[in-house]
Amino acid sequence: MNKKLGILLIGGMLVLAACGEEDAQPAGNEPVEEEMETSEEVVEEEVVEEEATEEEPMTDAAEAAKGEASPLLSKADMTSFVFNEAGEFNVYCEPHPVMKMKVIVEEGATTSGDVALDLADYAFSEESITVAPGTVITWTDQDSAQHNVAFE
Ligand SMILES: [Cu+2]
Repeated sequence: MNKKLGILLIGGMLVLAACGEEDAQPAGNEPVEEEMETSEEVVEEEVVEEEATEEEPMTDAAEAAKGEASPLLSKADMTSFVFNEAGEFNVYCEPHPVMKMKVIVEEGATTSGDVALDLADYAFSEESITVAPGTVITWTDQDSAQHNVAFE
């Protein structure tokens, strides 16, 4: 019985180690060794594992950089880029180069985390947006026309 618990706990700790403990401060990390024999610990471990998997989609976004471009998007398709480097990014749509916007990445900007923008009516939904480093912007094509997100 305790052996099974131990395996669960080790599994949970490996997941945490793989995701980097600095970013997330999961509840129940500390008392793990003291309370190994209680069944409550199993419940806490499950919560920790859920938190760990929630972080994974952030790594799916390609990094925004000059010359990068998403595939062509059809209606309701999405594409995401992560903006890690401070600076200005000129964004345009390759099939319609008149469609443009600017992403300004600035330390301390109030907008961060996950940001959703649209490609609608042959335009970007924002002309300009200022975000903190590490922000992930996801664009959704709302038109029947195909658009994409490209970096000058
Ligand atoms: Cu377009």
